[in-house]
Amino acid sequence: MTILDLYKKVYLIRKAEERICQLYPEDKMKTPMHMSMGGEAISAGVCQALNKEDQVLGSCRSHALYLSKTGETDEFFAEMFGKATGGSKGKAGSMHLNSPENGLMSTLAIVSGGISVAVGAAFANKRIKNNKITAIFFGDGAIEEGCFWESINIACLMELPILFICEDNGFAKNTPISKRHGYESISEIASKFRCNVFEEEGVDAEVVYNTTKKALDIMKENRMPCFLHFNYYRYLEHVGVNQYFDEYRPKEEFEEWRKKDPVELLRKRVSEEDAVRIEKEQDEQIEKSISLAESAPFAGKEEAHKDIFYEKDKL
Ligand SMILES: Cc1ncc(C[n+]2csc(CCOP(=O)(O)OP(=O)(O)O)c2C)c(N)n1
Repeated sequence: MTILDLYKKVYLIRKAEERICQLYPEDKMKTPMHMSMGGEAISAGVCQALNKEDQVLGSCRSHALYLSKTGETDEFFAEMFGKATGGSKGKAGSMHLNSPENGLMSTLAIVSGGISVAVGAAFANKRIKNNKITAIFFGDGAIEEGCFWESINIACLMELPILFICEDNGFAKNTPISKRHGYESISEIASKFRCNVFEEEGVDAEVVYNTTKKALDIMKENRMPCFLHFNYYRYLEHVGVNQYFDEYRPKEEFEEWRKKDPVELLRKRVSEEDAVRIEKEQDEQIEKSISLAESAPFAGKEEAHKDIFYEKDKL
């Protein structure tokens, strides 16, 4: 049932991140943390609408995407703790997550870096006619990169099966959008391309799910890419596990958004019995994964030069 699946996803993400916030000060997780908190509904809703074999790629802020697409936490926490059992054997950390068996191709720390890769994947899918959709998630800051414009242009020109998902929290680090964009509306600009454009608030996972389903239906008919623009509020600082307020991010603004918290919104729509059962299952899964990760070994030195591209002779 979709609402239960959605609640399970948003709860898992929130709880996993709350545990990261508690554990991070112990300094055992040696990776920068770009927290998804506040934006859970976007990944949860989009991934619920996709098939398992559809592909997703994301930005440095992709805990929510990973957990939504995979539902697994063993490799996730192992990667946070830098352990050999992590998805990248502990060598990549929080910003570079992957789980190809679940369709998560990669998350990338370079702002907009995944967008052209996703277009390449969509091109391949179209050529081999496998009906897979590729969804690329990026922040509003990625739209300032040339890579975004080149990518959306070629995707529209070639009519590729791709969803561009803009997770717009109004900030790139601490700079607000009004100090960065020489135009008023991201969706309006995107609508000048030959693609299907949707804009919604990204706090209600059911709304995000329904919007994505609609986008996929239209895409099936007209075979054009989709651009989905979702607004949300980042609860924590740009990088790190603490809250951050300043003149551009006043606490009152956070408190307004907090009234439509993605987890609380959905909890009101499921029965108490279902909510308690889901929360217990997810809590147990998370605690098991954390203890497995803490007791797992680090990768040996022989792993240092594996899984990377390099010119052997130059080392
Ligand atoms: C090409 C590039 N330039 C600068 C950075 C440094 N940087 C990391 S995150 C970030 C802001 C990204 O903002 P946005 O795309 O809106 O995503 P958000 O962090 O808000 O999720 C910047 C400038 C980078 N990683 N890559």
